Amino acid sequence: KCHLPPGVMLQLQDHVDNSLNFWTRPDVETCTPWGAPIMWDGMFDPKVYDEHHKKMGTSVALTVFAVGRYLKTYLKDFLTSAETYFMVGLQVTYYVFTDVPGEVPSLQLQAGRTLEIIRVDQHKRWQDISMMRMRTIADTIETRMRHQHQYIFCLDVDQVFVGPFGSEALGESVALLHAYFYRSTPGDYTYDRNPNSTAYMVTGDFYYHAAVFGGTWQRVRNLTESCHQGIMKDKSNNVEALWHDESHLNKYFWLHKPSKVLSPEYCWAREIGHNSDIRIQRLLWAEKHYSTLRT
Ligand code: 2GW
Ligand code: MN
Repeated sequence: KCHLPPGVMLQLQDHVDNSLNFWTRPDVETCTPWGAPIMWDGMFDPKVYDEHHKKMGTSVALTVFAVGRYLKTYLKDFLTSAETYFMVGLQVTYYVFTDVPGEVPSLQLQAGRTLEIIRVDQHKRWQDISMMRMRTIADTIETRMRHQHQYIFCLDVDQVFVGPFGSEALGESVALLHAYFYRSTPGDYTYDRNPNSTAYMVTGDFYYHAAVFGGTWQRVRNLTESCHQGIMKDKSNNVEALWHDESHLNKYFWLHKPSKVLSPEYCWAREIGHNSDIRIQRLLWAEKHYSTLRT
């Protein structure tokens, strides 16, 4: 269902998005108020997207951080499942950022897919491990990724692919609806409400989940650089946004609207239970082991 305000047109950045059918899912919102598509199962034919991107020779970088105990706990299942479901048939390079390169599992990758390991420091505070990803991604786009890939996708490692996560997810600037909030209203969103933080916001469009974001390298570089600057400004003022990098990401997407939004089918949480509008699960939150991991 796509009800645009009068005068607003659909903003389809890529001609392949003209094949989207916004009316196959009357049960959910299929476009944003600024005309970006919200990708729900049934709206697209994955083959049309794959053909387009194969013809274009699209190459995708997938960044993932596995620092400290997260390496042994999550990385192998993340990568193995990505080989089965993430952009199958396209050129994909995994960029694994870790403090212990020697312990990255060796995997047999599909044709056209490669893996690069980049060493990073392990920060003492987990909040810093999470937030420093913004800076590291921005730097690596500048030094390496922009020469090889049109698109960059940045994912949390504590998740597992369980269904196709295909090239329909590619776009200029891509954000993901948080599974816990996609049916809520702005008053319930957990934005940063501290006026002293650069991530402060009163209202917004949606609550986006920082576990998945992406876009062209230009747009992702701009996003990660902006978020990093906000994080550093906050540090100099001795404040930290409520949900760390995720708060900054929400502020960024409020000021710079994404050109494509992914439904929570692209990152579902089993513990929410059955919601009839979730017709397919593509990526799932892995089980959390907070007591052992957040110490
Ligand atoms: C993070 C929290 C507590 C203890 C450890 C870590 C940790 C995170 C770590 O020891 N090693 C590590 O590599 N990380 C990376 O940071 C890893 O890629 C992980 O997926 C990511 C974010 O941490 P995570 O997944 O534990 O946080 P969530 O699932 O609660 O994530 C949301 O909120 C975060 C900010 O608090 C981020 O914005 C994240 O993108 C959101 O999904
Ligand atoms: Mn996570």
